[in-house]
Amino acid sequence: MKITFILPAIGKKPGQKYIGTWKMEPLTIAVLKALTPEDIETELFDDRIELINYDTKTDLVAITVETYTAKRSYQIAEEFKKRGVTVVMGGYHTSLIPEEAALHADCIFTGNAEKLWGELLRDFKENRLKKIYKGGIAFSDIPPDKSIFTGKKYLPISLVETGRGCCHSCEFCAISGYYNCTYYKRAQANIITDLEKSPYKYHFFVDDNLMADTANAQALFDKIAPLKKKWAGQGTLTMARDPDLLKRMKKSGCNLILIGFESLEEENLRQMNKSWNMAIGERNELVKRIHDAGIGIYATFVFGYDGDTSETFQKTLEFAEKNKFYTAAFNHLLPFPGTPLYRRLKEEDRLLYDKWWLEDDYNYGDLAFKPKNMSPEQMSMLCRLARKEFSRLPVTIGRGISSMRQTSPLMWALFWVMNLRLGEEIDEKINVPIGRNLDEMPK
Ligand code: B12
Ligand code: SF4
Repeated sequence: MKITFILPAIGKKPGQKYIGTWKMEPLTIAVLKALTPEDIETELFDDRIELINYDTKTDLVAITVETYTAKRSYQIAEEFKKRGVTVVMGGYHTSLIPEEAALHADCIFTGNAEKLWGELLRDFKENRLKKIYKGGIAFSDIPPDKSIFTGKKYLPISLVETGRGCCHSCEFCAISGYYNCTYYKRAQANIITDLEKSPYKYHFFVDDNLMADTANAQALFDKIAPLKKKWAGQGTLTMARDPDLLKRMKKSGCNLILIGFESLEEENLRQMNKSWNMAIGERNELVKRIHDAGIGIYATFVFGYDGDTSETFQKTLEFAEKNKFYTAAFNHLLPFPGTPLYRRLKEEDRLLYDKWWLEDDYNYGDLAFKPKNMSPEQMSMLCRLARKEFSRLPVTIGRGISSMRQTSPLMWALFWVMNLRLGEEIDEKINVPIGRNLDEMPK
């Protein structure tokens, strides 16, 4: 028996190969591969970096589906189904909106794969595949099997999980719905094994909130320190209230931390249910403490809440430039299905499309709802201008000089690689037609 795993791309412009920062190894596939019995042959097509061979001889196609990749996943499924191959879909989008995915797959899998993937494969072999498997939340002691990446040219950085979910419930977040506003920690011995097995020096901890359980994080940092690895992850600004935690993070190899500032407006933070992130009067001090600890900050901001006006963009840019962040993202709000944000905007009759992710004319960078104080087009343009402004050469040089003090020599070199291409990369991403690969010629 053979399984073909597929990681779909969000879409591609004509002649475009792939988007640089999105070229990370897909940990999801390595986890699925590890859970697959050894006597089953496997292959992977990563639609972001290679063409899919729809005529490959295979028995089962397994697609991991995110909202941005849903439309593309359905097209890929169609091609394989035409050839008589059974298709199973799993992942965030499938779990958040199973009734839609079920229209396009022979079988759908919701939740984590660890508990029921083996059962699904047995059922398939015995010709009694069910229409739906509900995996719930689960971990396994089996380490991800990255041998399936052999020959693929990913960035030289290894993705590692330390837990799943998050204790908070930000209105726009797909993770909080998927994991029911709860954080699940992974056994630390397994995390250490992953790091020890990794051939790379640099690691990205994929948890959406590494600080969801501070005591657990602290204990983990102490265990990681002797491995002499380097890592980046996603934390919170409020973690900087604990200087000892910052020291341990740095000692364990942390070079860069992504912080979702989201908004500088109190009204917005309240509306998104993220008041705990406000840090009124101490924001600059907390940023300084993180920098002083030798950790760079990847700052992310989201625009589209009701308190946003064109002045908000200016204020945010000034804040980002003044604090000389290692890098930053200025994203527009996007209503992911299954989130409280989606439900609220629908009730307020502000969605531009019921399902933006399936719309023919929806491109990356477009808004999918009506903001309160400006047009969707104006907000999309202001986000793009903010990114461009932040990546202007004089601003980048200023940030680069500061980053030299904040982080290690290697991360400083990476700063230039990342930031000098930032403007170009924004252009590559903007207007990618969601769900369309304009170069693909299915055989
Ligand atoms: C690493 C990461 C990236 C990396 C690499 C992406 C990749 N596909 O490998 C980069 C930086 C490139 C990236 C980019 C983006 N990302 Co991202 N990313 C993540 C992150 C942090 C980790 C993914 C991961 O490896 N998880 C660990 C694996 C093991 O867990 P898993 O994927 O959930 O898989 C388990 C189950 O879901 C299930 N499962 C999943 N697929 C399948 C398939 C089958 C057949 C079965 C049986 C089971 C199954 O079993 C697995 C094991 O239990 C997640 C958040 C998170 N913590 O998961 C966001 C996340 C997936 N990203 C998200 C988004 C929005 C994006 C961007 C659109 C951001 C942007 N605005 O540009 C882009 C889109 C790029 C693209 N898809 O082409 C959202 C998706 C939300 C949604 N509703 O779809 C997430 C959930 C973040 C969030 N908090 O909302 N991302
Ligand atoms: S803190 Fe981050 S991961 Fe947690 S619910 Fe909010 S946005 Fe989602």
